[in-house]
Amino acid sequence: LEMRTQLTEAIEDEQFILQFQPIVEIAEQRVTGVEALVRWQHPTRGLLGPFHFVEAAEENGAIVGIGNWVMREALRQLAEWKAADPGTSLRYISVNVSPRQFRAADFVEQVHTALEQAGARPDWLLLEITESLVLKDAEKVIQDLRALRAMGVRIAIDDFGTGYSSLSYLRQMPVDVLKLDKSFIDDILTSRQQHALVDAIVTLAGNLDLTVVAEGIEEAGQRTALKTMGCHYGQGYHFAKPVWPAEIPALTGSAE
Ligand code: G
Ligand code: G
Ligand code: MN
Ligand code: NA
Repeated sequence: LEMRTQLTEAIEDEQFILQFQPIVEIAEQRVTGVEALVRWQHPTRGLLGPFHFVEAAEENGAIVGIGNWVMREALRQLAEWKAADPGTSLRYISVNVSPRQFRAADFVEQVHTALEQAGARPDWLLLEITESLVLKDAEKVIQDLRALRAMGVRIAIDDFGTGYSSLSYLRQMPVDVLKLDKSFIDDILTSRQQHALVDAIVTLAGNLDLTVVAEGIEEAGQRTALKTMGCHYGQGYHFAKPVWPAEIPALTGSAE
């Protein structure tokens, strides 16, 4: 079968599943959000990570249906966790949105419908977009980002620093969160230059009222260094790997 057909059938057959990786408030080590990460339970090839199908799905368009399913399922799951534990520290889910999915004419409507179906508040949802999305058709994209933020949905730039956007450019962008790419975090303990760069980004982001999430934290020392810089949120194997939904309640504490 053609890949596009396989992926479309996989949506219908409910072969996609989600893992979730905690996003942690660094000072308190409290889980305040989780990022949804899609996997494909392939009928013959077993469990496949995004590496095996997301790029193809982006090219053939199947990513639109997959991504909208991810958003609906992630919101449904968050609603379930919140209902089971009204005092949970979990405030939001973070969902990756591919450029093609974002550019679909009805994307803002899809978000609206997903929130409504799940009975979710707009601030339960953080949408992760890429720097490249914003650089093409900037006007249309910015208009839609404004519409989403007017609804109360928050926007993050994923893998920040790997693309071409500068901090001065970001000042004009309707976004709330920078997810600072792992490649910036990797060397903060070993390279004074890299440490200085991340320190400067965190300070500038703070002055622009942007929240920083440091990605790919693998060591306690990195966590401590980021905390000292004033970076409030982190994600990475040091805190938790992506896990199945049933494992999340044990990782999230109460809100107080
Ligand atoms: O944990 P991990 O191997 O899941 O993720 C690999 C890559 O796949 C990451 O870059 C991540 O952003 C991407 N990814 C994971 N889930 C989704 C999704 O639902 N939609 C899109 N577009 N990308 C995803
Ligand atoms: O591109 P995006 O940031 O959405 O990708 C998330 C990816 O990063 C997932 O594949 C996830 O499994 C991976 N990841 C998360 N934390 C760590 C980490 O601490 N180390 C490494 N190597 N990968 C991580
Ligand atoms: Mn991401
Ligand atoms: Na990232």
